Amino acid sequence: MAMVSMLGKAPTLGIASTSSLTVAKNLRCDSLESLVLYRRAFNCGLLTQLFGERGVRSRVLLQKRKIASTRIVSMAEALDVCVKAATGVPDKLGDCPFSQRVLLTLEEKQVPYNTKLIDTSNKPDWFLQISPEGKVPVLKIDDKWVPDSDVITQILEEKYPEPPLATPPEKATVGSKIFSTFIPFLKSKDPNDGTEQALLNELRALDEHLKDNGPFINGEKISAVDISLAPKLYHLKVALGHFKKWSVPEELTYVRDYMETLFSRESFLRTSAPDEQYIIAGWFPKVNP
Ligand SMILES: N[C@@H](CCC(=O)N[C@@H](CS)C(=O)NCC(=O)O)C(=O)O
Repeated sequence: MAMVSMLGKAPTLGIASTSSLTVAKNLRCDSLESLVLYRRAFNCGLLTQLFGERGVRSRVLLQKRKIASTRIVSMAEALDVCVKAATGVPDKLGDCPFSQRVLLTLEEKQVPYNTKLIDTSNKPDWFLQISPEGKVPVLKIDDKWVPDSDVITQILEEKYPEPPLATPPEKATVGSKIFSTFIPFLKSKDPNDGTEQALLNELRALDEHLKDNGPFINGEKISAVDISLAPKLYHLKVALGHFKKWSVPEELTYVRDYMETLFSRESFLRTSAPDEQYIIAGWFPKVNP
């Protein structure tokens, strides 16, 4: 643990000094705190310098196992979070992008949590008591149930400031119209009603932004705006691919790379619906009313 504390205090992790290299080499992933520090060293490229790509891969595998065991150990302090269950499959994680946004935030901040899957077509009474509007996600924090992903992620940022995920205000609305333009296009039966064009305009604007600022919306590190957008872009990819055989145009290379980066991130894989069919099933009644 002494090594871990030293790494935490190293002022210039991005520029690997001899002492910080020694510290990272000896770093053990044996507590939630050390995992956060390990992740920080990983993110700034220090571990790749030390161990090479293959070495890092095996260390990340080790890290995942440690995270899993840490979760079991710290179950008592885990936060309860209600999220949507899959349509027709109440014991599987479902397709709610707002629920995934909260889970992604918890994952990125490495806050332990227990998910409670809610069948939104058959809401239990206890759930309606804690969420009078009947919506997920709802997170229990300081003995109070808090609804709405905007409010929840804000509280998580304040309570768990590491790693910081806040997006600067001037970038916080990038991509914010993608979901609201995707839905009319998905539902549209008229190829000339302008809904595809409206979505393309938003995707092009995102592509331009990523070209100048990427790989994430705020640069090198993932932030709240990416975490909010990632599940929505996943819905876009899966639902438009299925119902319209449509995909993001190849010339929007920055958006396509961005989506791949987000969807292959460990936190995303842990928190997305385990089967694309659950996302398709969620959209089916809206596409075929
Ligand atoms: N603004 C809310 C939206 C939450 C929301 O719309 N959740 C949907 C699932 S994706 C829901 O709970 N629907 C159930 C219902 O309305 O009965 C947030 O950001 O958390």
